[in-house]
Amino acid sequence: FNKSPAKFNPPISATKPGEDWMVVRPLQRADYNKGFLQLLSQLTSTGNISRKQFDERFTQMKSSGGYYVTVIEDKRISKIIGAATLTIEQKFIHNCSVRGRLEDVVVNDTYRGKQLGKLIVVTVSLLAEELGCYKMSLDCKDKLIKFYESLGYKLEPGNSNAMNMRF
Ligand code: 16G
Repeated sequence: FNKSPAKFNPPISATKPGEDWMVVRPLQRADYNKGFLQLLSQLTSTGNISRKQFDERFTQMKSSGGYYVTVIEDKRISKIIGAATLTIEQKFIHNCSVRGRLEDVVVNDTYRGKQLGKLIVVTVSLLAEELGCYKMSLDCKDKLIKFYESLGYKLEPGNSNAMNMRF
């Protein structure tokens, strides 16, 4: 993850996130009690997830592979303050390549100005590259287009309109 620290000013990376009270790491089971789901609820509806449901989903994600749920913890208060997920899709195209998807990016809004969004997105994007993804994709709200563009994501007009069918 030290590949492009120059993108940050001052330079920060997953191993040196800029503050010694902060750590960037994979999601752990104990994060259920560190506010992980409360953080996700700043992004969208999470419902009321029990410890058992959380554990089962965690186990499923680990055993199926291809889920890299990444978090930032404030170690001073044992709270999860940022999260982003990389999911990997197996493909036949591009010589049996894999595609990455950036999902569920959220940063606690009381930690503004610390470049945490940038830190977690760059970390997960580098992970996608390291894992051999031929591309990394995301859906976002209009107001976040500029943010993702600043980190190297591009709109591909005519080629990648996001469409949904809600159930
Ligand atoms: C955003 C998220 C997506 C998340 C969705 C939830 C990023 C880059 N995009 O599109 O990952 O799943 O919001 O919204 O974080 P929904 O509840 O309307 O599906």
